[in-house]
Amino acid sequence: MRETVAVIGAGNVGATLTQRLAELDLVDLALVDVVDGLAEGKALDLLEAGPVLGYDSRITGGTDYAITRGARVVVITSGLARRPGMSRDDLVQANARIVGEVTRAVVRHAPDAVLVVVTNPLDAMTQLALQASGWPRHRVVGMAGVLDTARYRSFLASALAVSVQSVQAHVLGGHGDTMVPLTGMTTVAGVPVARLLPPEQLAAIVQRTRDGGAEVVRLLKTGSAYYAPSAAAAQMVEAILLDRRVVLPAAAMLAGEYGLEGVVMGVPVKLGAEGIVEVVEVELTADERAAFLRSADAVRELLSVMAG
Ligand code: TXD
Repeated sequence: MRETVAVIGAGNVGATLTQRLAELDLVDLALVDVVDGLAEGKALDLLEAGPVLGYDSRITGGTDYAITRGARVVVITSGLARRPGMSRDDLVQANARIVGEVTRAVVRHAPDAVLVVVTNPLDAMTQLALQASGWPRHRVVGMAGVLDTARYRSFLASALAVSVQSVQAHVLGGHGDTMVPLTGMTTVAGVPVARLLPPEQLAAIVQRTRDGGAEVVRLLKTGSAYYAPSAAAAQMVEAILLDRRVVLPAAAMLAGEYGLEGVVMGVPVKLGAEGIVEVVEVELTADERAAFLRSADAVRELLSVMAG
């Protein structure tokens, strides 16, 4: 029997993530959405692509969480996405209701899963899912850092005309305007990026990374990014399924790491079978540390708005 990965929300991110996971051919997939027929239809369509692409993953979809029973990993992508002019934080009230309700259903049907949260505003929704689940912190992780870092790495790679594979970087902090790209730790095959790019150009790339989500929203007009987000979520799911213990930036509840407690923030985590195996503490410069703390304040502020 293959294990099951459940994806909640059959919209752009959820459906594309399901497609990517099916193409890995590792697990069976269960896709859930409130909209009648949507998850079922997309699951069927994806199943029918199997013979052409050569995967045997069984893919089921529906509105009933029974299909998620015993899932090994559950990814929450349900909720509203941004439209032009909206910030991620504008989504907080509507999505808090959805994520709370979905998490409670997940706990009933897949009590031993690792939960990966994708819904925005990411850090607050991850914190909410952790609280609503009552699970230990290592089993609830949020996806944002892999995406923000991928954006940063792709802009750097094109500026330097080098493969994306040769650009090593981490973007930490909350998933929003206060995110913290660690420029000091950004290297190209071991060479610090500050030696390769003039400071203005590096600053412009950092800013474009911060605005990366909004840039896509502005172009699409009717929704937000999903190809890169689903790729980032798939990498995290794969790390859990294969117990890779790869260190990736992701949203985790802090318990003293980086001098913070009781707040979910983007930090490097070692991701493996049990979820967060370890929060990795990297050395921050004084500026990065100050930016990181400001980012934590922004997350806390949003949580207090959410609490009402
Ligand atoms: O970096 C990141 N974390 C992100 C986050 C990157 C990209 C997108 N990010 C956020 O993910 C985005 O701001 C949204 O909050 C979610 C989902 O984005 P997506 O682009 O997939 O949105 P869609 O296409 O509108 O899909 C959302 C689906 C839609 O089919 C709804 O019917 C469904 O969610 N939905 C629900 N499903 C199940 N249960 C409930 N209650 C529910 N409510 C809505």
